[in-house]
Amino acid sequence: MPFHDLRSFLEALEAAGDLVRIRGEISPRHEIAAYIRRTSDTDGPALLFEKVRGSAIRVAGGVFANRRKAVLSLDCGADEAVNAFAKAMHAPLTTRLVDSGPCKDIVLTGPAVDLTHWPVPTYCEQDSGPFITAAVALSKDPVDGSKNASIYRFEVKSPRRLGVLAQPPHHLGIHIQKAEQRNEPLPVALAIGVAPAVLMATQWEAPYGVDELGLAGALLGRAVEVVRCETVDLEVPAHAEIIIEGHILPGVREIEGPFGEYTGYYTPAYPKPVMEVTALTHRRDPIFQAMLTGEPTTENHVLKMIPMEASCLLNLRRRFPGVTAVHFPGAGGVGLMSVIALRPRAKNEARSVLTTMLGSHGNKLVVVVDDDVDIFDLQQVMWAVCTRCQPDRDVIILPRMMGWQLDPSAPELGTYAVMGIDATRPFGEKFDSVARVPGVDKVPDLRKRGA
Ligand SMILES: Cc1cc2nc3c(=O)[nH]c(=O)nc-3n(C[C@H](O)[C@H](O)[C@H](O)COP(=O)(O)O)c2cc1C
Ligand SMILES: [Mn+2]
Repeated sequence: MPFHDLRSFLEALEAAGDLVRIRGEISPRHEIAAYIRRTSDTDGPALLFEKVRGSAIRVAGGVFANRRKAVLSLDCGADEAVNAFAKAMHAPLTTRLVDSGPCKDIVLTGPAVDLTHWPVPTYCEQDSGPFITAAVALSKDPVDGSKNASIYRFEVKSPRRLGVLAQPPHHLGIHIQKAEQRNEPLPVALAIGVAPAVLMATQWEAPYGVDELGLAGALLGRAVEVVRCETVDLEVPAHAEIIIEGHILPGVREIEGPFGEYTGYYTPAYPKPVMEVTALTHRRDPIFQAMLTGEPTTENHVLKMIPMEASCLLNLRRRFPGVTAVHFPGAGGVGLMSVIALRPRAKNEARSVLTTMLGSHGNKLVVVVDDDVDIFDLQQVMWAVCTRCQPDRDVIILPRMMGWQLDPSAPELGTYAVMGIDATRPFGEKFDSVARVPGVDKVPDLRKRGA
C-alpha cells in the first residue's frame, strides 16, 4: 500500500537505510539546502534535520532526492510506476470529509501565527529570502467552486505575509485572476508534509476543474481524508503535518524573488500576488518539509517525472500504440526535453510522434528512439542519435513555438524554437545489427565482495 502520510514514508525510508538523521545544529539559511544539494548529487539518502537553528521544529529534506524514492513512495516496481499512475488517472476517488484529523492537533489563529519562527529554508545564494517550496496550495474557482490542488512556491515576507508565483494557465493563477475580477480575496490553504502520492498527484497535468486530490486517492487505493479549515471555506488533507490558511488579496502586488528555479537559473524579482495568513494548524511535534529546486536534478524534478511521463504516455498511445515508454530527463528540467521509445509500425511514424510532441508539452528537444534503447540512460540515447540519425534527414526544427516561461535562452518570454530528432533506424530498411556479448546477465554483480 502506498503511504498515507509523510511520517509513514519517512519510517519506511529509514527502515530501508535510505534516511539519515542530522543531529548537529543546522542553519535554515543555505545549510539545509547544501545538505539536500549534496544528497541529490550523490544518489544519497533522505534527510531528517533534528535541530534547526532558531526553531524547535524538525525538517525533512531530500525526500524525493532521486527517482528510487519516488517509486518506493508508490509502493510499486520501477517499471510499474508510470503505468500505476496512468491507471489511476482513469479512476479518480473523490475526497472523504472527516470531522477531525492529526493536522488539527494544534490550532493557532490571527496574531498567534508567526511564520518567521518556522524553519523555512533559504535555498540558493541569491534567493531573496526563505521560501516554502513543498506546499500543496488548495483553492476553489470563485465562480463555479471547482477545486484545485498544486505545488507553488511561497516566500515568507513577515509573520503572516507570503508572496506567491502563480500565473495562468496554471490553475491557481486562474483562481487569482477570477477573484480579482470580482475584487474579492481568494481563500487559499497550504498543506505541508503530505502523503507522497498527494504531492505527485498535483504534478499530473489535469484539466482545469479536476481535483488532483481525486487522483491521489486512486493512487492510494482509498479516498484522501479531508477536514474543514478554521478560517476559510476549504478542505485540507487531514494527515498533513502543517496547514497554513489565508487569502490572496485582490489587486495587491509586492516584489517577490529572485529565486533559483528548476531550469537551474534564477528567476528575477518582480511584483507578485500576496497571501495574508489567518490561521496555522499542525500536528503535535510537526515535521516541516523542505524541497530543493535549482540546477537539475533536484526533488522538484523527480516529483514531476512520473506524473508527466504518465500524462504524456496516455496522450501519445491514443494515436501511436507503438510508443512503449516516455522519459522526461532531469537534464531538461523535466519539461524542456523528452525521450520517446517507439516500436514503429509504419514509415515516418517517428516523425509524426516528434511533431505531435513538439506541439503539445512545451518540450524544446524531443528524441525518438527504437524500443531497444534504454531511454532512462542518456548515454544510450545519445548513442542512438550518433549512430541511427542523419541530421539533414532526421532533425526537425520549428521556429517560434509556445513554450514554458522560464527558458533563459528564449528570445521572447514563453516563445522558443523547438527541435525533434528521429534516432530510430529507417523503417523497413536493412540496418547493421547491434554487437552484443552473450551471457552478460549470467555474470554475478562484481561490485559485491566474494561474488
Ligand atoms: C517543488 C515544486 C514547486 C513548484 N513551484 C511552482 C511555482 O512556484 N509556480 C508555478 O506556477 N508552478 C510551480 N510548480 C509547478 C506546478 O506545481 C505544476 O505546473 C502543476 O501541474 C500546476 O498545477 P495546476 O495548474 O493544477 O495548479 C512547482 C512544482 C514543484 C514540483
Ligand atoms: Mn489543476
